[in-house]
Amino acid sequence: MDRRKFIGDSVKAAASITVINTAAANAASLNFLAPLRCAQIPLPYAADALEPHIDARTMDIHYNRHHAAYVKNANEAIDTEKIQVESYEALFAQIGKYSAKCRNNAGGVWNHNFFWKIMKPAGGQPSGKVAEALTGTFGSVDAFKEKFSAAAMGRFGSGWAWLVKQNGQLKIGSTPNQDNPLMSDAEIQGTPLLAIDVWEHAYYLKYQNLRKDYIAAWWNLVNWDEVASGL
Ligand code: MN3
Repeated sequence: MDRRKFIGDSVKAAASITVINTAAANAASLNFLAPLRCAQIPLPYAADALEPHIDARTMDIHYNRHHAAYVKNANEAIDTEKIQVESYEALFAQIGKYSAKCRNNAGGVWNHNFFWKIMKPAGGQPSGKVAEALTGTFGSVDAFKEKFSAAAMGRFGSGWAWLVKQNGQLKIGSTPNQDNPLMSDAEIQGTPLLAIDVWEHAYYLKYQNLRKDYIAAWWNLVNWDEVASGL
């Protein structure tokens, strides 16, 4: 390459980098395509509002220590790895590109934000379109609960059970650790509609090793209106 062409190309390259950087700065200042910053949603109810099914001390430690730590560590990973994605969905869609620290903690942030929303005091029974959808797919609401509970019981060690919508179909499955169905390589794929956290930290203070009792009590807390909003 002759010297004049090289200098010309270098100047053009530098100019285009300047344009890109200016565009990125403008986008960031408009909060448009700004890199993902993980955060906890505010707890939608008081820490003792899910008593007696989930006790206040468990909620306090779960939200203020476990969930808060996922946020801190996820943001650290995003900074260290210079990850430039604008949403959790974009991050999870290519999760295999990132570190275990990023995967586990960003998953932990998203999963818990979802979990707090999917519960409420005195959840009651599903009705309307949720009841119809569950009955249509699983035979009855009780049959759905049985299958979902079995997925939650069957997850060995720490993880989650999920109800998802996958290509218009309802499916039940589970994931290890803080994986979720939005992750490109998860064991179950789809849009999450309902989830239960079966890590011991979610129930051990009150239920000790009795995961089955925790799951049975948890059904009293499902926010079915929130489930319906995802259908
Ligand atoms: Mn948890």
